[in-house]
Amino acid sequence: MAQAPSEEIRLNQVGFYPAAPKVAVVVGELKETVFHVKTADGKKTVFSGKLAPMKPAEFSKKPTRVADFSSLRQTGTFVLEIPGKGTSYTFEVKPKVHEAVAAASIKGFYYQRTFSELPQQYAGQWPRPAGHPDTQVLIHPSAASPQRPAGSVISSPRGWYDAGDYNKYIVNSGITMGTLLSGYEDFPEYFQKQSLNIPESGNQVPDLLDEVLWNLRWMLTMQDPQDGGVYHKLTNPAFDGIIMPHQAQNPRYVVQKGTAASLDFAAVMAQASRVYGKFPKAFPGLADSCLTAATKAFAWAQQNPKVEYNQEAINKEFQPQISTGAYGDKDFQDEFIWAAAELYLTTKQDRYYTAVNLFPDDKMPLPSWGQVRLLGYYSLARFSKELTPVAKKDLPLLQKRLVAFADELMAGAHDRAYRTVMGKTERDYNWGSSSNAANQGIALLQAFRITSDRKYLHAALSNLDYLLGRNATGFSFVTGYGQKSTRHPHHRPSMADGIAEPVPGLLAGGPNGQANRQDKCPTYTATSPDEMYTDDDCSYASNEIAINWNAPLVYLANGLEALLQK
Ligand code: 9MR
Repeated sequence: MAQAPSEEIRLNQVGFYPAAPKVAVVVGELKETVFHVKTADGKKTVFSGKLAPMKPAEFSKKPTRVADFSSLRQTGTFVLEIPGKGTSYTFEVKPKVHEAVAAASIKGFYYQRTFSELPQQYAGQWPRPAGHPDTQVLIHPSAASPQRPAGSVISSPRGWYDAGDYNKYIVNSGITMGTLLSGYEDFPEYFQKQSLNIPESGNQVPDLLDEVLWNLRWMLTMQDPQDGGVYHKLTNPAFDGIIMPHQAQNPRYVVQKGTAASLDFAAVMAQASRVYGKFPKAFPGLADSCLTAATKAFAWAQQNPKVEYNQEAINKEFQPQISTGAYGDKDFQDEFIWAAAELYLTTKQDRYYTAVNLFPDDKMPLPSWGQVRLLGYYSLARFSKELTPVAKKDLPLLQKRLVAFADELMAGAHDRAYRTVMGKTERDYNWGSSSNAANQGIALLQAFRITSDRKYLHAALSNLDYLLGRNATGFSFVTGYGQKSTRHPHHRPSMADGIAEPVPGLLAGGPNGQANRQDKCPTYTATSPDEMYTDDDCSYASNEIAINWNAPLVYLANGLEALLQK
């Protein structure tokens, strides 16, 4: 009988492009220094090489060695064999090797749809009845206005569930949508050809944009038509239990409007206006509606530049108390930058470019839900050829900073134990660390777009390898992809549906140095931040899924497919 694969051999369990780097890492003491790549049946050796000398992993200090088989060009299904350790999980070498996981990462959003039933025709093994129609949503007292007093009702249907919970948050939708729309703007021909088997497939519009529209239509309903401000979130007072969407019947509220929500909304609507404006027949009037919504939201934020969503303060004043995700940002400088950049690019009006200081300092902060400055920079760089003179003069500086940021991310990656860009410092391993790996990958692809230097492509690929298994946990963090992938995400439908396999295409949060203290799951065994992950559904701090983590995976996996293929 074949031996079980060795958990100590860590590699991208999906596979490798014939013409791109191929690396595996072996953890633990080892005398032997050779490795072999063999056909999956173990019968034929297609490549042999020497392991790099042993070195301690940065955080756990465990000994590691690297197997580099980049020069293997043969296609097929293989295992890596290391005498004294055993064999790895199987992987493929072939063109378009990430095509399926890339598509699945978008399909993951379909599974997050509120309002709609998911029939078996599209949902395969995971059909479910419609949940959370949100056609009768209450105005929370914190959101009351003369036209919409507390307790009055609005309709705010569609959208995606944020994560493992069933609420809908504008701030987190903001970065998610911006990332997905940017993926489309950067790789339009690639997405035009992709089919995801969703209800809208075949309507001449890329499936990615059909899926994104599901959430866009919800977002539009979150704007107060009276003044243009945007409600921070649509939520239950408290998280639902571990039940299926249709079983969750608690009342839902929209809460206080805020500056972050309004600016994120403005940025998304401005970008959406540009993108959907390319499909006027399919979506008549949509681009105009989005742009109007964007300008109104931006104007509201200019008049209300410091309205924080402070859940504690709100709970002191109003009932019912709200205890769901806060996404409480206090600093709006980056949201102003992002919104102004998108409005400028869509309208070509210099007044948006000059409305805020786009370069207040030389910082290049990695994107996350509370930090969206670079989304604006990426968009400005994307349209480098279409800038008006006022923006054109900043372009060299902007491009220089984007490339320098990528260089900084890459520095030392080749010498790290796992040879990934991810893991430079302990800070990479926070709540939702997988999104750091993916967002670093996006930053590297921006540098590739500017320089055409393939070293950035390969560096970005190292982080996709990280997400699919070449990491200190040995897990592929994408459900359904990889023999040892996340099986028990903190995701209500996956927990409550009675189906063994988790809903596929979802990215787990990943190792989080604080996770054991935050969710107090009993199953952690790790002692270092890069290993602080448990594939247990109690682990909302390391094993939840979230739309703002899946979105950069969509960009990275699909972008690499578009750019590398071979
Ligand atoms: O992604 C969020 C992370 O940065 C925060 O540290 C964490 C705790 O506040 O919340 C995360 O977001 C969660 C949100 O509040 C509610 N839905 C699930 C999100 C993912 O865990």
